[in-house]
Amino acid sequence: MKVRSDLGPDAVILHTKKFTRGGILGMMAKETVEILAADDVHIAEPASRRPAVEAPPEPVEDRRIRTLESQIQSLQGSVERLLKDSHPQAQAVDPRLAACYERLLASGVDEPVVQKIMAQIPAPSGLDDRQAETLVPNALRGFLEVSGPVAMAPGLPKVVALIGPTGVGKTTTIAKMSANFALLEKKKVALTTVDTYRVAAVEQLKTYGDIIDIPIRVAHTAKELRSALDGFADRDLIFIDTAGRSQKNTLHLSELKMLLGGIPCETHLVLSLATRDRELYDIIERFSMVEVDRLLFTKLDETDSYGAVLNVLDRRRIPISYVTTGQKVPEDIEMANPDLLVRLILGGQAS
Ligand SMILES: Nc1nc2c(ncn2[C@@H]2O[C@H](COP(=O)(O)OP(=O)(O)OP(=O)(O)O)[C@@H](O)[C@H]2O)c(=O)[nH]1
Ligand SMILES: [Mg+2]
Repeated sequence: MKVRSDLGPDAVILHTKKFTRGGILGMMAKETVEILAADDVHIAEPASRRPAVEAPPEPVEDRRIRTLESQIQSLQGSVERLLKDSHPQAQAVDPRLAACYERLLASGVDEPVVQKIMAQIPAPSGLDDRQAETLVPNALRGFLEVSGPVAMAPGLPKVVALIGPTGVGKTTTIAKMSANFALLEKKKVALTTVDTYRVAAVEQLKTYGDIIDIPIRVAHTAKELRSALDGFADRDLIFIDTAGRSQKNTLHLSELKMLLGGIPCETHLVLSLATRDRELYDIIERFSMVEVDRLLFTKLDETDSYGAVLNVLDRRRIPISYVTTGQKVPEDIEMANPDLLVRLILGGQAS
């Protein structure tokens, strides 16, 4: 107050010092305060804080990198904030896994399924970034279920029937599998078809049979099918092609069940990934009245949302046998392999 009254309202205290004055042996001393104050002060930077030698100017490249780094950091922050806002569940996810969480959603995996997969991942504390990156692919591999190739036993023909909706690629897939087993693996393969509703359907399979040079028989009834199979008793592998059926037509599905019911065969339900998810669920639900042993996904080349594979598996845990990736016979088919599926689901390309 005294400084202000002496020097005005802009006065600044620069220094204060307390000391005692007078007294004997420290007793009866008087405490005194010394104040150094000034008005209109210009405070210069202390000499010690100034670099002794001017630093050379930062190279342009370094400056640009630093700017980019800070921009990336701020973008990362924004993405994390956005992720938390749009997917509150992602808040629980370690930030290093958050990008995978987003990628799974972008790949069409339903959010409850993503959460289920993420819940399998142990808390990644104590791991370095590289180890953390392998956690999601590993969890996906654990979630996927594949059957391996069609297994044949010597002495008894293996019978494989492909069933599914119309136009999903059953006949083309049988042609691909037959060609691979007959020509590459030198197996004795035969074809049968119960798709006698369209002349073109029988012709289509006969054409493939002729090209691959394997025999084919046509069956109109369950009895004819059984005798066709008996006629191929010397074969390693027999495929049964069936007519495409709408999952909505219960009568047709019952017919299919009756045709295949008495036959010891492995049924592969063929599902096109170009089908909407809701319809896929309906198909798998209704086709389950026929016993389904394997899932076979086609037309992976026609989509980039492979997440449906996980959504389907979450509803029905049936192993996947093969996937097809185009129209070319015989090359556009692969055995279902977790590494390939994980790569596709986390953002790859099928062809
Ligand atoms: N892009 C693509 N097309 C495919 C694939 N597999 C089959 N197709 C095509 O899908 C169409 C139908 O194939 P089919 O094999 O006749 O299908 P299907 O299930 O036997 O059909 P129906 O017997 O009528 O029920 C054909 O044009 C095939 O070339 C695939 O993996 N990718
Ligand atoms: Mg067909």
